[in-house]
Amino acid sequence: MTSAEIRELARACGFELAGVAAAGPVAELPLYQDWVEAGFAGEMRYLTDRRADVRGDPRRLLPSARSIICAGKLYNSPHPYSTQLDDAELGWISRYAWGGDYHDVLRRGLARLDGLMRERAGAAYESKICVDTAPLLERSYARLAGLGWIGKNTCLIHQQSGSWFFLGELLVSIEIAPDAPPPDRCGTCHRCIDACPTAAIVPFRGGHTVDARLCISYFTIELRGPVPAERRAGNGGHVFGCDICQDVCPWNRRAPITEEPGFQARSFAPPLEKLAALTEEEFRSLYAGTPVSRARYTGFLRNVAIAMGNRGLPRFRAPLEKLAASDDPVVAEHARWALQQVAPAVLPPVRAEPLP
Ligand code: B12
Ligand code: SF4
Ligand code: SF4
Repeated sequence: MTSAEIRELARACGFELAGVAAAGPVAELPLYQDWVEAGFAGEMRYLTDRRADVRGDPRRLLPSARSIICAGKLYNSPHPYSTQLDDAELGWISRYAWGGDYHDVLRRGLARLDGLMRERAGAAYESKICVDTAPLLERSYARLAGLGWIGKNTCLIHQQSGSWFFLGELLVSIEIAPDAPPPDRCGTCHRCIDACPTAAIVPFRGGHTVDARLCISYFTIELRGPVPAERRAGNGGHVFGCDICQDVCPWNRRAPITEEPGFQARSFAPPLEKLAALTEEEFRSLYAGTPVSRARYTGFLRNVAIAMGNRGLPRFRAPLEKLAASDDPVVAEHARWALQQVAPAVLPPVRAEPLP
């Protein structure tokens, strides 16, 4: 089987991008190890515990693996970018989380691809599906498989498709001639670095990386417990994830829109007051089956409180006072912090009594 044949099968399974990489260690593995050692992973233990070593070689995930089929699936939708929206009443949920959970969608697509490949291969082989959560350096393999270059914002960028796509992999025990990585097309551009509100894109080993401990995406999705007080202002109006370093990327100016029904936007830039008033049941029914559920109810309310504090509208006082009375100590503390940022409600002017 050739990678061109696999690309054709992958397209039939809903993947706009596909390619093949060899299933061995990648030359830039030390970059990952240095990144972890520098502390850039913050509290994401799944990146630093024993699973960190598994990342060294995909054969630790499937010992018989010879090739990795890397697949990319677009998720862009026809709504404005966060950088085009300036409404203090609204919270920002990042583009990738507007529709259904991509893990399920990609997994189903890769299982179909596996089935089609088995029919074509005519002989038995072993395989393993990975989507996001497996200890695999997804961007490195996808680059080697020709799906794009790694931009200064660290996202994988495809010349025609931009960077609004997810990655998934099929590890297979058959040898397939690998594709070649494309050239880096960032050139002298540094828009993402300039636009990042928290200066999270930092120079690293002659290139750039994201220090997760400064990244809004990390604070709003991955970090459990309190957000350090000195970092809260940087979150702006973001309540789940961040798109800024991709919004400003010139390669996303004409990014294609997904045709996947599962990724159609269910909720887009919701009013913060509505989010602050959600009960746990309402949160569950609104975000069940979407990536937002990863934040969990209390983590989400914590993010909403920070966003309200940063937006600073006096009408947020009442909903924040309710959150400040929450049983959850983290939500309550973030709401108290937010109340200190919100301008006091405008009082009616006091009429001076005439002096006797
Ligand atoms: C941890 C993680 C995060 C962390 C850390 C981000 C980061 N930059 O590492 C946080 C929570 C901040 C995050 C945020 C986001 N994430 Co994330 N995340 C991951 C995860 C689980 C691991 C990434 C990792 O290993 N990071 C450690 C660093 C060291 O790895 P790295 O940057 O990839 O660097 C390696 C290579 O890229 C390579 N490399 C780096 N620079 C260079 C340069 C050259 C020249 C070469 C040759 C190689 C090279 O070397 C490194 C070692 O292999 C992956 C899934 C996975 N299993 O890989 C998804 C993943 C990277 N995330 C993804 C997405 C969509 C996002 C967000 C857009 C979500 C959002 N809107 O909020 C943001 C984007 C923020 C950003 N600018 O990166 C997608 C990216 C798709 C794409 N087109 O690139 C992935 C692949 C998930 C998926 N399966 O689709 N994420
Ligand atoms: S996701 Fe946001 S905070 Fe993180 S690096 Fe990109 S612009 Fe900066
Ligand atoms: S904004 Fe510029 S530097 Fe950043 S990833 Fe895009 S092309 Fe590269």
